[in-house]
Amino acid sequence: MAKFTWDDPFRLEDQLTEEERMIRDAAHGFAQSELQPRVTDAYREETSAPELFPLMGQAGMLGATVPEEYGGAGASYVAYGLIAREIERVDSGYRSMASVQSSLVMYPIHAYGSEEQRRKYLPGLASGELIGCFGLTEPDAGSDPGGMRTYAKKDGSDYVISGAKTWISNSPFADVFVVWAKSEEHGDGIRGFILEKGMEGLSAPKIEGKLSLRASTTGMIMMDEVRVPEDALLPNVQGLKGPFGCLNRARYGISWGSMGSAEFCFHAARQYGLDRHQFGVPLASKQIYQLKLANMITDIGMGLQASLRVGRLMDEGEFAPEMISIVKRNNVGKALEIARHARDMHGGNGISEEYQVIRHMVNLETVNTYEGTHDVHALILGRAITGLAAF
Ligand code: TGC
Ligand code: FAD
Repeated sequence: MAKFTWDDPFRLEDQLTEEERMIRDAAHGFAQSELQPRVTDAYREETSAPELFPLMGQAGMLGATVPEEYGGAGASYVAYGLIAREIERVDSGYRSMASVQSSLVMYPIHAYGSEEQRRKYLPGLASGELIGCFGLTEPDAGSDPGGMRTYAKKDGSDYVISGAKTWISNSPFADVFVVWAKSEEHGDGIRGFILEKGMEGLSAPKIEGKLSLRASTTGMIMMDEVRVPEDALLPNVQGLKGPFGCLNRARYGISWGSMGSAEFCFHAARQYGLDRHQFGVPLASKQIYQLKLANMITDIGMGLQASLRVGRLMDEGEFAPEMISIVKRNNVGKALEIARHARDMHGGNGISEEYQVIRHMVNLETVNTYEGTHDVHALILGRAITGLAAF
């Protein structure tokens, strides 16, 4: 009979390739040595940290699935998920910074861009010398991005783009803006454009006062007749399937990332229960405490297995977006529950920044909302199950 290990219940380790284990170990080392020492202060002070991008780039954390000829690692989607898990074990905001760059900026430039666009942007984005952001959400178009108002008009050979995007990760310090707009020239179809910092009419004010995801900087993108040349258009995609194709990758990464956050909370609650004595015995000796730990190990074990399965199917080109809705929705929802329980199991210490569980808990409220809310993913699944769209 095999031995059971509480921190790897289904032996995920055995299911990874040698290369995936190496990438995971590198990500773990980077996250623990570079990110963990900063995070408590960064979260408290709501610090903007663009200097983390070159560090992430050097450590191979950006664009893992992008081919090596463009500066990526040409690694598997499973490896990409493992990176997200290790970074989010420290903080969801740091994972956000990296996953926007990899899935929402590098992916569309690679998948939908011209060869010139790939050569121009991808190496700098992979090394972290360039920082990217992704503008889909607008003040009046969140869950329904098809309702966007940002508009691109053709003027000679240029496009002139006007509109406002909001809740955009990385935008205040971004160099490269992948922005989605309705294009007059394409029958009001949705097209992607690459804008650059410093363009006339382009600004990206920071959104102040977030009480969640404070280590990640979020802003708006304001476009007042921003004139871009023809070659700013992403030529190889039209329609909402463009941004959704990017979201598939980012949502999948979040399914792993949220499990990293959940694992942190689970491990912390276990250790706290072993160390803390009440009524003359460790808290971990109590049945209610053990029940909560048993629920945590179950949800984490199953969540990781499901993400691994979806990742393998992505690597084989055999995934369906609904599979990603299941793992994004389930894993983030379960991670949020786990973080809330871990917070409670730490008693009063659970609300202190020192113990970190409340930071994970509050971050996961954002993760539950962005990239398609928990309920929107239920409706995507409801449509797949019934054939009836209830959006
Ligand atoms: P619908 O009619 O369903 O689809 C329109 C077109 O898109 C295609 N499509 C997809 N293609 C690829 N992957 C997917 N997952 C796709 N889902 C749909 C579809 O086939 C169709 O193509 P075509 O060729 O027929 O035109 O569109 P709808 O308008 O009814 O959409 C409904 C709904 C709710 C599914 C969708 O709007 C949705 O997912 N809403 C959620 C919005 C969202 O997730 N926003 C995320 C913004 S970015 C972000 O949050 C980044 S945070 C990052 C961080 O900091 O980590
Ligand atoms: P709404 O769509 O207004 O939803 C409000 C509530 O109504 C939710 O509970 C939702 O589930 C529910 N609801 C909506 N529609 C329905 C329906 N049809 N039926 C039943 N219930 C419904 N966006 C980007 O483009 N790029 C980014 O980089 C980015 N980063 C973000 C970072 C942070 C910190 C945050 C908070 C958000 C970010 N977003 C980003 C935006 C994010 O994707 C949206 O907030 C999200 O899609 C939800 O949209 P909304 O906030 O407009 O909420």
